[in-house]
Amino acid sequence: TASEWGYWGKYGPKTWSELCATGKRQSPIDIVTEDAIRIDLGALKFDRYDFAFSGSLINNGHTIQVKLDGVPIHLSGGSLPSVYVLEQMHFHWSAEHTVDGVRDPLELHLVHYNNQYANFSEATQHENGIVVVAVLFEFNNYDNPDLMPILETTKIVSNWVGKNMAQMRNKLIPLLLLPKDHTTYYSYEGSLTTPGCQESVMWFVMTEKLPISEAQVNVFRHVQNSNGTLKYNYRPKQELGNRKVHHRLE
Ligand code: B30
Ligand code: ZN
Repeated sequence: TASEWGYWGKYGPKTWSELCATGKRQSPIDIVTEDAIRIDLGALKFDRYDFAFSGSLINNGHTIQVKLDGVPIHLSGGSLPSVYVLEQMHFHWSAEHTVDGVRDPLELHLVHYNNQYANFSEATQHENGIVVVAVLFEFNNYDNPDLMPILETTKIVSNWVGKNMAQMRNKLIPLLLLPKDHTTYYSYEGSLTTPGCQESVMWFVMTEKLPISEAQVNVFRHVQNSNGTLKYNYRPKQELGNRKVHHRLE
């Protein structure tokens, strides 16, 4: 977890080249909506996302990450080759994916691995091993009530000295962190956005955005790590190259 990389200065993304895969499918990217190929890839099926889970929330020094306890949650459909198991969710402030050049204040990543593989780590070694569902949050004048349990718990683990993990009891309903229209998305083949940047990820960026207030984003912006305040934690955009972005329409 504690490693020699960060988001600015002498450990910033420009210095990740020795830590990262360097192929032709790196993430994140700017999604150019006009260039997206509109096809029906099928709806994503979110199984058990509506249950209320317990779990643990961790400040690992580069993000706020949530791991759920109990029964596995499954993602399938959307022309996925197999069933994917939810491993963890975490946040980037500001967003990593931009849409037509616009960078939103927050992006949630729901990280899943292909259940053909033994675990997350093994799945990152395979090109269809990982699926990340990304949800963009845009500024609104009102607090988003669905983020409150996570934000209140984030405050408990914000200081690097002291607790870096806290339990959440029956408060985590993943479906509430997805837009109402959870079947319309942009999809492309990419990578993990942190070192080693393995090129194993099918990305699904939800088209509909969720609201967040400035005060709520500020809770994330006050998270600390061993170097001080983690003001932001997004990787800059990577080259699209030959890749195509698909846009799922019903
Ligand atoms: S992302 O969704 O592309 N941003 C990992 C998972 C999802 C993404 C990026 C990375 C991941 O699990 N990486 C390997 C493990 N990490 C773990 C961690 O939990 O905290 C390793 C690491 O440092 O290098 Cu710290
Ligand atoms: Zn992420």
